[in-house]
Amino acid sequence: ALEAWYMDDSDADQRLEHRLTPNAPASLEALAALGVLHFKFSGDEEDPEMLKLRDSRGYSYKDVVNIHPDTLPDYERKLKSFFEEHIHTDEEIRYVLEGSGYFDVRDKEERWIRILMHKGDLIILPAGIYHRFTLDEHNYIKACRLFVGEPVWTPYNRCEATDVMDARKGYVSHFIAAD
Ligand code: KMT
Ligand code: NI
Repeated sequence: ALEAWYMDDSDADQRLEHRLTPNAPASLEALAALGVLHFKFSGDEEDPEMLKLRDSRGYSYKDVVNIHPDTLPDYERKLKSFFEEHIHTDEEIRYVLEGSGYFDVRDKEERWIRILMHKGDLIILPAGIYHRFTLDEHNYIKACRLFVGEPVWTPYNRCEATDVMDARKGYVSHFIAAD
């Protein structure tokens, strides 16, 4: 089952769970209402069910990232940048092969929802959603990055200018303003 929860606002280590007390789970439905889609596969790179999803959504590009202090050049700086709240102009799709980590997404009330990702979890974040990523205390994740066509990974860190980007306005009109 999906493990996601609303976060506390303590500024302790980003790698900790940051659950509220008592824990406040976020459901798959709550995430879907924000445009965040979660799927569970085997964690095999060639899992036939995952390949079906890939093909049905037109994900023609794939690479593998390995995030660990010993394997990722410029590890500390990159981890910091993953954890800066940002948006992209396209979907962010990640499929976990090994290890674990957290994707945090903003809900409609600007609360953070933390999504625990393990082997086999695939997440699709829509273009324009404010989000961030961190490793957990195990300090290791290996994941596929998927994309439609030539990949664009540029993060736009949150500021007044990102609120008026087309990708953000499109996201808001679709998932925030609609209800
Ligand atoms: C990103 O764009 O935030 C990343 O690639 C983070 C690691 S993928 C699990
Ligand atoms: Ni991102």
